[in-house]
Amino acid sequence: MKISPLQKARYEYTPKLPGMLRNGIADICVKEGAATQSVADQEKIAELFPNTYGKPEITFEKGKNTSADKKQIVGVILSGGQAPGGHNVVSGLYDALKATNKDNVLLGFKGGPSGLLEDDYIEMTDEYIDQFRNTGGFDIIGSGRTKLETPEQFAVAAEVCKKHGITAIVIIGGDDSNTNACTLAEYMAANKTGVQVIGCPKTIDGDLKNEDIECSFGFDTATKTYSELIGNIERDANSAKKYWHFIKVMGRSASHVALECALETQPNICLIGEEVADKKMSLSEIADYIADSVEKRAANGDNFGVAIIPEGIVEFVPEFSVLISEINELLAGSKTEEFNALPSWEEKYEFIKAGLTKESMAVFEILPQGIQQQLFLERDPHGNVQVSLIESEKLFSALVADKLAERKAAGTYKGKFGVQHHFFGYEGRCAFPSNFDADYCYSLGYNAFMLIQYGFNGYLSKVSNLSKPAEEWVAGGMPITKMMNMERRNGKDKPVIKKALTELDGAPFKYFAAHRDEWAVKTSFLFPGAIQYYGPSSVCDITTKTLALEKGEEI
Ligand code: FBP
Repeated sequence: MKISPLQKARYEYTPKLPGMLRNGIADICVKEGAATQSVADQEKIAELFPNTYGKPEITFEKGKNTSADKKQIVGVILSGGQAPGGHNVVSGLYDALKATNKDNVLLGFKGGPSGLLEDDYIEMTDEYIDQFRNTGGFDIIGSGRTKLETPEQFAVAAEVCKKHGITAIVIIGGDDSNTNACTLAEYMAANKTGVQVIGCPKTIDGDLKNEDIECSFGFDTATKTYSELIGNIERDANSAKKYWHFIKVMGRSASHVALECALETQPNICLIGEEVADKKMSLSEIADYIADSVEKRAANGDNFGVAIIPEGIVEFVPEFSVLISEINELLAGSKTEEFNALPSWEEKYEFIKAGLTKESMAVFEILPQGIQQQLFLERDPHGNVQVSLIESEKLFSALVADKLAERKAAGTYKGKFGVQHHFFGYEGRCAFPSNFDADYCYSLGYNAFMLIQYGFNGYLSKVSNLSKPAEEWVAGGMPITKMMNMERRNGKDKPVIKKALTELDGAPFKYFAAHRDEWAVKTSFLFPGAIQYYGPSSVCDITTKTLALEKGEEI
């Protein structure tokens, strides 16, 4: 098979492990920390997880390996959206497993959690793994979004484990997948199956983090990829001086990705969903905020600029989320068919008008027709509007154009407003992992095996002190129950991992807020360029500005 020169070079890259894991398997011992409790709802979580609650945090140290000498057959699953570095989690896991005992076996369940339920797997070998080291993607075994959450599914999973003699399952996933890993771990313990379950924190969205988990893997590479593209666009904008670029970036709900890209590229505008919700901003207020920047820049002769829009923004606009829930109600059950049967948009419009409240109809009316129609096109399996499919970059540029037309009529704005739209999402999810993600992921996988080897169940593989060189990283594990709280989901109270939204009193947002007024008017673009894999550590091994600021460092 023909491969690119970079792919060949990346096969040869040796990921860096935390110093404490570098002396070889025989010299890794465990230090137990204090018992833990969940972030909230302690009594309820303790009651729901009697076998896995309250366990201690652990750290690995240099010292004699005292783990039991037992053959391990481990199953691994990639769950949810792709994130750069997934292949390295699998290769780190494989290397630690084989270094411990060459008879140990790693089975990769194909296509996500459904692979475990359908007993669809491949056995990993050196030759197979070697084709995927340090590369992007999840194609080593594929991924999927099947949720592993019902007792019936757990029973099937336990059967499959029994059939193959599986001693542990590693689930590489985001907050939902690790919530499910936690419940599966409890099931395995309660039913005395002897199967351990270990999670690994994945998602480009960056919303699986807390005081223990400093970042999820993939965030570093994805944001660097988007920032490279945004920087290139900024250079283009600054060269041609004729367009405003509205750029939507992925990150389903939280605005971490948008914020990191803004810190990297210093655009004129970056919306932060959590702030919009906090200030209860309306669509019109947001459009005015952007139009102010366009107008001020135009007054300086700069009829160009860059605005970053987070993918999840519309859900944070209070009036828009009310509109969405009214539309969900309006089309519930058989009403979707009734609506779809109406032959023209005019008739559909009348149907909508008759079903929405006056307030929501007022919001609906200011949307461009293309966006109005998008709200009725794509439904998810539960019949809800798929908010992530809304082209919010087009929505906001259209609303800003309306505002500018009003200002032009009033004589306050005299500029030109030419617009280009972009959406950066899938471009970043399978990039070759940066050195940081290659090292971090390999360490997470290696560490996950050490947790298995030492008999832990219901733990998340944890590598911390990440803003420092890998030598100083700290490897260990954290009980997943520590991250759980009770939340209302589909009309029921459920134990789930608390999602980390952008904190408005956190250092990354504060830094952005302190600089954005200047960036809005003065061209302050930064051009981060492409991810560097080879060269000085000062350009190859730096992680995100978000992490640096969160760790109290200067950027
Ligand atoms: P995970 O939370 O599973 O990591 O996925 C994140 C994500 O990449 C979001 O940023 C995006 O909204 C979504 O997946 C897209 O999902 P899909 O791949 O199903 O189109």
